[in-house]
Amino acid sequence: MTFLYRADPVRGAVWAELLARKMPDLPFRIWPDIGDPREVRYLAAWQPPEDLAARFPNLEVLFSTGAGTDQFDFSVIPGSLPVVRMVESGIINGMVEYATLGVLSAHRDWRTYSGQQREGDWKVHRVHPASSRRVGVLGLGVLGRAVLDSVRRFGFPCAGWSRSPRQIDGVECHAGADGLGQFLARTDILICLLPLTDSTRGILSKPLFDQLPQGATVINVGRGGHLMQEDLLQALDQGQLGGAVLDVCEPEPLPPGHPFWTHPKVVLTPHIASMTQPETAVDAVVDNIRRHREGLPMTGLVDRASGY
Ligand code: NDP
Ligand code: OXD
Repeated sequence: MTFLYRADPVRGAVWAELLARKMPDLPFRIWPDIGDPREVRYLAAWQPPEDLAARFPNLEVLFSTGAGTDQFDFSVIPGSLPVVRMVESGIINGMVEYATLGVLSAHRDWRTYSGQQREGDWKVHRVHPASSRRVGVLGLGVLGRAVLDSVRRFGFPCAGWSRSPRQIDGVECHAGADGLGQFLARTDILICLLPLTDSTRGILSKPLFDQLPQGATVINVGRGGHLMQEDLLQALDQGQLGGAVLDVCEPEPLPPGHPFWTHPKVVLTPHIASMTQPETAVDAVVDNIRRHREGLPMTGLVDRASGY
């Protein structure tokens, strides 16, 4: 019985050490050193191999090394194989830091002041109280809820949007297509933390931007596929949007010469909002293996029907 790891080998070496300590009865291998493929029961991968089913006939669980699974080609993954995404405190804390930074930077005009410094321009803009800046999060899952919990503490009025109705203390919750308009109309800083599925692809588009208050900021930390890039550029250039913070793009890396690299209203980062932390990720995986062995539901089990 083997645990196989197929992602960044440097981080894999840390996984090996941690797993040897926490689950010494489970041999650990790093791709491409797969050993006897019939022995592989657990695979952790950012992207599994295309011949997964034929190559590992006794695989019991496929773990994503990330929180998302949109990078998986589900057509080559047997329907009976449980797929588990990463739910671990390291990813959550990283996302909370990044999203809070994005909200505070937009709220306190950080991009404007950085530009002014380069120009030698000592110019004061009005400081607005947090209570007058409304934050909204698309996606009320593990990450969306953690981000709201953080930004709420600064006094920003907070709202969120999900597929099914949710209730969160201190957060105005909206759901489904019917709830989207009302949610957008009250959102000055919008954070996208949706999974990328057939229903959410391209959601950050002109019709959505037009429903936000003029001058709103969009922070996309979901996936590049959520964003219609031309619509964003137009909304920024026409003043419907005041700024955008983009951690994810399509494609990644963004090609040289793309307008996002130099747009004065865009802050761009290379998909680093959050990263799986081996120490806490291995704890999450060990816990899920134990759950799987005891017939208990695993944390982060992906529902193939909804796509996340
Ligand atoms: P979860 O699965 O826990 O939450 C997803 C949320 O999105 C749920 O609230 C769900 O609604 C909602 N949702 C899904 N589809 C729709 C829809 N069609 N309409 C409305 N709401 C919808 O995911 P996480 O919070 O763990 O992660 C979210 C995403 O963040 C990941 O899929 C990944 O793409 C991205 N990510 C980005 C990182 C980065 O570094 N930039 C790092 C980690 C993750 P409901 O509650 O009703 O199910
Ligand atoms: C993830 C990511 O999904 O890093 O974990 O984007």
